[in-house]
Amino acid sequence: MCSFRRLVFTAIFVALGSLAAARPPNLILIVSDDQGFDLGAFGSKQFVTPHLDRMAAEGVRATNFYVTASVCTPSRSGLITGRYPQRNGTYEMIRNNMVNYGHRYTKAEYAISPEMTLGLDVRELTFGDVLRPAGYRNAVFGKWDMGQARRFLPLQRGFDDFVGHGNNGIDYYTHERYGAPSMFRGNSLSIADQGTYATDLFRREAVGFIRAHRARPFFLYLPFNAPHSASNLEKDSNQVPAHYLKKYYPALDPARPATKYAGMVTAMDEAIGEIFGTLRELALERDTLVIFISDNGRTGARIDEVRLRGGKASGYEGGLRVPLIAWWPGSIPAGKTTHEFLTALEILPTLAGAAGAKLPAGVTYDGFDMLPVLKGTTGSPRREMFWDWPDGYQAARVGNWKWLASTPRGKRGEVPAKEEIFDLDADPGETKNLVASHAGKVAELKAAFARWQAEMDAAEPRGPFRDY
Ligand SMILES: [Ca+2]
Repeated sequence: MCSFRRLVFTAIFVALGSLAAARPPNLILIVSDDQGFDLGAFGSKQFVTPHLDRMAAEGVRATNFYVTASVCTPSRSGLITGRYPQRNGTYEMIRNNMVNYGHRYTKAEYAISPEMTLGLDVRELTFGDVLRPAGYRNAVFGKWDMGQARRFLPLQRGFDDFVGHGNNGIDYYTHERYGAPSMFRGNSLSIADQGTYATDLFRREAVGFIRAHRARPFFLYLPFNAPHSASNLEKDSNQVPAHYLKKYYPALDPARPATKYAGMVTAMDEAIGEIFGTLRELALERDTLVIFISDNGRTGARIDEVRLRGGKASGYEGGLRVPLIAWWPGSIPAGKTTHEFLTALEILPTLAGAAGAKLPAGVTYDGFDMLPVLKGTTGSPRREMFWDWPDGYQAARVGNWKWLASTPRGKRGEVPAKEEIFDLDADPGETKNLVASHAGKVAELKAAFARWQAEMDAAEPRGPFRDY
């Protein structure tokens, strides 16, 4: 080959190489519902989760990762906006609570009920809004949970495609919530997929989306409603196709609700496996960052060793601390574990950082790009984190210390809070309350909480609950 042609070929290869390097990655954020640490990759012996386990073996696990609340809606509002729920104003559940007392809403009542009229403040920007200007095609398949009036639905909140429910939970087969049709396709309720198990529906939509948009950067937000129990009027509302129960037989009685719960975890894991299979088939592995978290701690099912105290809805570590797995072959190391202090507030800046998207000016974000931490090149700059769930607890973590003031549900202001402080380094299971011997530490963390609370109170009133 003459030197001129060699030069041209070299130039072309260099150009192609820099094009490949310049391509922003696809982003996939998978969220499970109420799973906590119920997966093999974080030490469970009984849950069958081979695909999440493989994801961890090929990526990084984070063991000190926290969500912004131990219940669904405020945990997700923090995730989606990158801002404390107390700053974005969605810091409580959006629920029609009368179902708890056996009330069945009529169609007319339901239309003007909280679940139909409340949602994430429309002035808030979602991670879809942030990524779109960087050229991303954005989709949500699953549990949006940020309201179901049209103005709150994903297509008005930075997303191009949506199949899922805007409320907190549904029946896995009828897709109804306590009898009210709840599955949207785009902006419209749809019964076209009624009868399809919800996990299978979201799996089908996610795989179709990846195939359709393989040639461009995309953001797939995949918040499964699994393994959250179904929101119907049956007493045992864990729903799963029977063949998933066989994976647990004969070790577990298939009639037990806990076994069905485990089957729901495995059904979701299989769906996640198909996502990874599709990425491999399309040779997108090195161009795709996948992050997996649970939205809050585990629910009541108990088939395995409990390693952390408390679960969903509690202020203990078992409610607030959840698994994170990050996977991006060639960019994130394989088979590593980080014990750095990280939270869901980091997710939006991390997605934006990977995409090369600018964070909007004039918006206060509460987290940072954690990709260097996941890569192992730096430590986490996070020193503190705060939680305030009106129905249960106030809490602060500063360094390795955690302060917690809990009240029985619905009793804040009526009964004194139970005050505790723990040294999480020495006592991750929160078994030794050190309030009596560490008065100075208690005062220090309460002062930090008060400073944070004052900052939240001074923020612009937003959301369905702030006093605007
Ligand atoms: Ca949840």
